[in-house]
Amino acid sequence: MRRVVESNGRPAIAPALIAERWPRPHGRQRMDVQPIEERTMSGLTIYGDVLSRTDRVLWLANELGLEYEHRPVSLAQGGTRTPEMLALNPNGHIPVIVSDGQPLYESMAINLFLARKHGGPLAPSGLSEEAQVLQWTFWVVTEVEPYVARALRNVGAMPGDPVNLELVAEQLARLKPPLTVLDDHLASRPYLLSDRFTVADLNVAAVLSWTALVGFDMSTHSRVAAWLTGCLSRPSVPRKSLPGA
Ligand SMILES: N[C@@H](CCC(=O)N[C@@H](CS)C(=O)NCC(=O)O)C(=O)O
Repeated sequence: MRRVVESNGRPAIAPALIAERWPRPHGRQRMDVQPIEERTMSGLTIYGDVLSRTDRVLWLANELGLEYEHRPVSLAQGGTRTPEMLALNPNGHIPVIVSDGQPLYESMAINLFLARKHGGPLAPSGLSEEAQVLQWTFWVVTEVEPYVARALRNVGAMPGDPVNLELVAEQLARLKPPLTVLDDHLASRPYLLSDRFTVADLNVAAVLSWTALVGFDMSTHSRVAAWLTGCLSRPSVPRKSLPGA
Protein backbone atom coordinates (compact mmCIF):
# COMPACT_ATOMS: atom_id res chain seq x y z
CA MET A 1 0.00 0.00 0.00
CA ARG A 2 1.25 3.47 -0.86
CA ARG A 3 1.67 5.35 2.35
CA VAL A 4 3.46 8.50 3.32
CA VAL A 5 4.71 8.70 6.86
CA GLU A 6 5.04 12.16 8.29
CA SER A 7 8.08 13.06 10.33
CA ASN A 8 5.98 12.68 13.48
CA GLY A 9 5.19 9.09 12.57
CA ARG A 10 1.61 9.69 11.52
CA PRO A 11 0.52 8.28 8.21
CA ALA A 12 -0.75 10.64 5.55
CA ILE A 13 -3.39 8.98 3.44
CA ALA A 14 -4.97 10.03 0.19
CA PRO A 15 -8.79 9.92 0.24
CA ALA A 16 -8.85 7.23 -2.40
CA LEU A 17 -6.91 4.97 -0.07
CA ILE A 18 -9.05 5.55 2.97
CA ALA A 19 -11.64 2.91 2.18
CA GLU A 20 -8.79 0.47 1.73
CA ARG A 21 -7.14 1.59 4.92
CA TRP A 22 -10.29 1.48 7.02
CA PRO A 23 -12.30 -1.24 5.30
CA ARG A 24 -15.82 -1.78 6.50
CA PRO A 25 -17.23 -3.26 8.61
CA HIS A 26 -14.98 -1.86 11.27
CA GLY A 27 -13.74 -3.81 14.16
CA ARG A 28 -13.71 -1.90 17.41
CA GLN A 29 -10.06 -2.63 17.75
CA ARG A 30 -9.43 -0.40 14.76
CA MET A 31 -9.81 2.68 16.94
CA ASP A 32 -7.89 1.26 19.86
CA VAL A 33 -4.87 3.29 20.77
CA GLN A 34 -1.68 2.70 22.55
CA PRO A 35 -2.00 4.62 25.78
CA ILE A 36 0.50 7.39 26.08
CA GLU A 37 2.79 7.28 29.03
CA GLU A 38 0.63 7.39 32.11
CA ARG A 39 1.90 9.17 35.12
CA THR A 40 0.56 8.57 38.56
CA MET A 41 -1.08 11.24 40.67
CA SER A 42 -2.78 14.00 40.86
CA GLY A 43 -4.65 17.23 40.76
CA LEU A 44 -5.39 16.67 37.09
CA THR A 45 -7.34 13.88 35.42
CA ILE A 46 -7.86 13.86 31.65
CA TYR A 47 -10.73 11.79 30.26
CA GLY A 48 -10.82 10.79 26.62
CA ASP A 49 -9.24 8.79 23.81
CA VAL A 50 -6.14 10.08 22.12
CA LEU A 51 -7.95 9.53 18.80
CA SER A 52 -10.28 12.41 19.55
CA ARG A 53 -10.09 16.09 20.50
CA THR A 54 -8.54 14.81 23.74
CA ASP A 55 -5.25 14.73 21.80
CA ARG A 56 -4.88 18.50 22.11
CA VAL A 57 -5.37 18.43 25.89
CA LEU A 58 -2.88 15.59 26.35
CA TRP A 59 -0.44 17.48 24.16
CA LEU A 60 -0.77 20.64 26.21
CA ALA A 61 -0.44 18.79 29.52
CA ASN A 62 2.73 17.09 28.20
CA GLU A 63 4.02 20.39 26.89
CA LEU A 64 3.50 21.99 30.31
CA GLY A 65 5.22 19.04 31.98
CA LEU A 66 2.18 18.35 34.14
CA GLU A 67 1.67 15.14 36.00
CA TYR A 68 -1.79 13.81 35.32
CA GLU A 69 -3.92 10.74 35.24
CA HIS A 70 -5.19 9.80 31.78
CA ARG A 71 -8.45 7.87 31.71
CA PRO A 72 -9.17 6.64 28.17
CA VAL A 73 -12.86 6.80 27.25
CA SER A 74 -13.88 4.63 24.33
CA LEU A 75 -15.96 6.47 21.73
CA ALA A 76 -16.69 3.19 19.95
CA GLN A 77 -18.20 1.69 23.09
CA GLY A 78 -20.31 4.70 24.07
CA GLY A 79 -17.97 5.55 26.90
CA THR A 80 -18.92 9.24 26.82
CA ARG A 81 -22.51 8.39 27.84
CA THR A 82 -21.91 6.53 31.08
CA PRO A 83 -23.44 8.08 34.22
CA GLU A 84 -19.94 8.99 35.44
CA MET A 85 -19.08 10.78 32.21
CA LEU A 86 -22.45 12.48 31.85
CA ALA A 87 -22.05 13.83 35.37
CA LEU A 88 -18.81 15.46 34.24
CA ASN A 89 -20.07 16.56 30.83
CA PRO A 90 -23.81 16.35 30.21
CA ASN A 91 -23.14 16.85 26.48
CA GLY A 92 -21.73 13.33 26.41
CA HIS A 93 -18.48 14.44 24.80
CA ILE A 94 -14.78 14.18 25.44
CA PRO A 95 -12.38 15.60 26.41
CA VAL A 96 -13.20 16.39 29.99
CA ILE A 97 -10.76 17.21 32.74
CA VAL A 98 -11.02 17.40 36.48
CA SER A 99 -8.51 19.91 37.80
CA ASP A 100 -8.18 20.11 41.55
CA GLY A 101 -11.74 18.84 41.83
CA GLN A 102 -13.19 21.16 39.18
CA PRO A 103 -14.66 19.49 36.09
CA LEU A 104 -14.24 21.30 32.80
CA TYR A 105 -15.23 20.42 29.24
CA GLU A 106 -14.67 21.97 25.80
CA SER A 107 -11.19 21.13 24.58
CA MET A 108 -10.10 24.66 23.74
CA ALA A 109 -11.46 26.08 27.00
CA ILE A 110 -9.50 23.38 28.80
CA ASN A 111 -6.30 24.29 26.97
CA LEU A 112 -6.70 28.01 27.56
CA PHE A 113 -7.42 27.34 31.22
CA LEU A 114 -4.43 25.03 31.72
CA ALA A 115 -2.07 27.39 29.89
CA ARG A 116 -3.24 30.30 31.98
CA LYS A 117 -3.13 28.30 35.21
CA HIS A 118 0.39 26.99 34.72
CA GLY A 119 1.88 29.92 32.85
CA GLY A 120 5.33 29.78 31.30
CA PRO A 121 6.25 30.51 27.69
CA LEU A 122 3.22 28.66 26.31
CA ALA A 123 0.85 31.09 27.95
CA PRO A 124 0.10 34.58 26.67
CA SER A 125 1.99 37.33 28.42
CA GLY A 126 -0.25 40.32 28.65
CA LEU A 127 -3.53 41.40 27.14
CA SER A 128 -2.36 41.75 23.56
CA GLU A 129 -1.00 38.20 23.40
CA GLU A 130 -4.08 36.91 25.18
CA ALA A 131 -6.24 38.50 22.50
CA GLN A 132 -4.18 36.85 19.78
CA VAL A 133 -4.40 33.46 21.48
CA LEU A 134 -8.17 33.83 21.64
CA GLN A 135 -8.30 35.02 18.05
CA TRP A 136 -6.41 32.01 16.67
CA THR A 137 -8.25 29.56 18.89
CA PHE A 138 -11.68 30.86 17.88
CA TRP A 139 -10.47 31.06 14.30
CA VAL A 140 -9.46 27.44 14.13
CA VAL A 141 -12.65 26.12 15.74
CA THR A 142 -14.91 28.20 13.51
CA GLU A 143 -13.03 28.60 10.22
CA VAL A 144 -11.20 25.28 10.03
CA GLU A 145 -12.39 22.56 12.40
CA PRO A 146 -15.93 22.15 10.98
CA TYR A 147 -14.51 21.19 7.57
CA VAL A 148 -11.86 18.89 9.00
CA ALA A 149 -14.43 17.21 11.25
CA ARG A 150 -16.95 16.76 8.44
CA ALA A 151 -14.26 15.28 6.23
CA LEU A 152 -13.16 12.91 9.00
CA ARG A 153 -16.73 11.80 9.61
CA ASN A 154 -17.04 10.84 5.95
CA VAL A 155 -13.97 8.69 5.53
CA GLY A 156 -15.45 5.80 7.46
CA ALA A 157 -12.97 6.06 10.30
CA MET A 158 -15.53 5.18 12.97
CA PRO A 159 -17.96 2.27 13.06
CA GLY A 160 -21.15 3.27 11.28
CA ASP A 161 -19.64 6.35 9.64
CA PRO A 162 -20.34 6.84 5.94
CA VAL A 163 -17.65 6.80 3.27
CA ASN A 164 -18.37 9.75 0.98
CA LEU A 165 -15.18 10.79 -0.73
CA GLU A 166 -16.96 13.43 -2.81
CA LEU A 167 -18.08 15.18 0.35
CA VAL A 168 -14.57 14.81 1.78
CA ALA A 169 -13.10 16.53 -1.30
CA GLU A 170 -15.68 19.33 -0.95
CA GLN A 171 -14.70 19.92 2.68
CA LEU A 172 -11.01 19.90 1.82
CA ALA A 173 -11.59 22.55 -0.84
CA ARG A 174 -13.21 24.72 1.83
CA LEU A 175 -10.06 24.54 3.90
CA LYS A 176 -8.01 26.37 1.30
CA PRO A 177 -9.12 29.98 1.98
CA PRO A 178 -8.50 29.88 5.75
CA LEU A 179 -5.22 28.07 5.26
CA THR A 180 -4.14 30.77 2.83
CA VAL A 181 -4.80 33.30 5.60
CA LEU A 182 -2.60 31.27 7.93
CA ASP A 183 0.07 30.83 5.26
CA ASP A 184 0.23 34.60 4.70
CA HIS A 185 0.40 35.21 8.44
CA LEU A 186 3.38 32.88 8.75
CA ALA A 187 5.28 34.75 6.04
CA SER A 188 6.66 37.19 8.58
CA ARG A 189 6.94 35.13 11.77
CA PRO A 190 7.85 31.55 12.69
CA TYR A 191 4.96 31.09 15.12
CA LEU A 192 1.47 32.52 15.36
CA LEU A 193 2.24 35.13 17.99
CA SER A 194 5.87 35.80 17.13
CA ASP A 195 9.01 33.84 17.74
CA ARG A 196 7.93 31.30 20.34
CA PHE A 197 5.59 28.29 20.38
CA THR A 198 2.47 29.08 22.40
CA VAL A 199 -0.89 27.56 23.18
CA ALA A 200 -2.18 29.31 20.05
CA ASP A 201 0.17 27.24 17.87
CA LEU A 202 -0.76 24.10 19.77
CA ASN A 203 -4.51 24.65 19.40
CA VAL A 204 -4.30 25.40 15.69
CA ALA A 205 -1.78 22.64 14.94
CA ALA A 206 -3.85 20.09 16.86
CA VAL A 207 -6.83 20.74 14.60
CA LEU A 208 -4.69 20.74 11.46
CA SER A 209 -2.99 17.50 12.51
CA TRP A 210 -6.12 15.67 11.34
CA THR A 211 -5.82 16.99 7.79
CA ALA A 212 -3.15 14.39 6.99
CA LEU A 213 -5.66 11.65 7.74
CA VAL A 214 -8.15 12.95 5.22
CA GLY A 215 -5.60 13.47 2.48
CA PHE A 216 -5.39 17.26 2.41
CA ASP A 217 -2.54 18.32 0.15
CA MET A 218 -0.63 20.80 2.30
CA SER A 219 2.03 21.41 -0.35
CA THR A 220 -0.01 24.32 -1.71
CA HIS A 221 0.45 26.01 1.69
CA SER A 222 4.16 25.53 2.17
CA ARG A 223 4.59 27.81 5.18
CA VAL A 224 1.74 26.12 7.01
CA ALA A 225 3.21 22.75 6.07
CA ALA A 226 6.65 23.63 7.49
CA TRP A 227 5.20 25.21 10.64
CA LEU A 228 2.84 22.24 11.17
CA THR A 229 5.63 19.71 10.73
CA GLY A 230 7.66 21.60 13.32
CA CYS A 231 4.78 21.72 15.78
CA LEU A 232 3.87 18.06 15.35
CA SER A 233 7.51 16.99 15.72
CA ARG A 234 7.62 18.22 19.29
CA PRO A 235 8.26 15.33 21.70
CA SER A 236 5.17 16.26 23.72
CA VAL A 237 2.76 15.34 20.91
CA PRO A 238 0.83 12.23 21.95
CA ARG A 239 1.41 9.31 19.63
CA LYS A 240 -1.59 7.83 17.92
CA SER A 241 -1.56 4.29 16.68
CA LEU A 242 -3.69 3.81 13.62
CA PRO A 243 -4.62 0.53 12.02
CA GLY A 244 -1.61 -0.88 10.22
CA ALA A 245 0.58 2.06 11.15
N1 LIG B 1 -16.55 21.30 21.09
C1 LIG B 1 -16.22 20.12 21.81
C2 LIG B 1 -16.51 18.91 20.93
C3 LIG B 1 -16.32 17.61 21.70
C4 LIG B 1 -16.66 16.41 20.84
O1 LIG B 1 -17.52 16.46 19.95
N2 LIG B 1 -15.98 15.31 21.12
C5 LIG B 1 -16.22 14.09 20.39
C6 LIG B 1 -14.92 13.36 20.19
S1 LIG B 1 -13.74 14.31 19.29
C7 LIG B 1 -17.13 13.19 21.21
O2 LIG B 1 -17.03 13.15 22.40
N3 LIG B 1 -18.01 12.43 20.57
C8 LIG B 1 -18.81 11.46 21.25
C9 LIG B 1 -20.25 11.57 20.97
O3 LIG B 1 -20.67 12.52 20.31
O4 LIG B 1 -20.96 10.65 21.43
C10 LIG B 1 -14.75 20.16 22.26
O5 LIG B 1 -13.95 20.79 21.54
O6 LIG B 1 -14.41 19.61 23.29
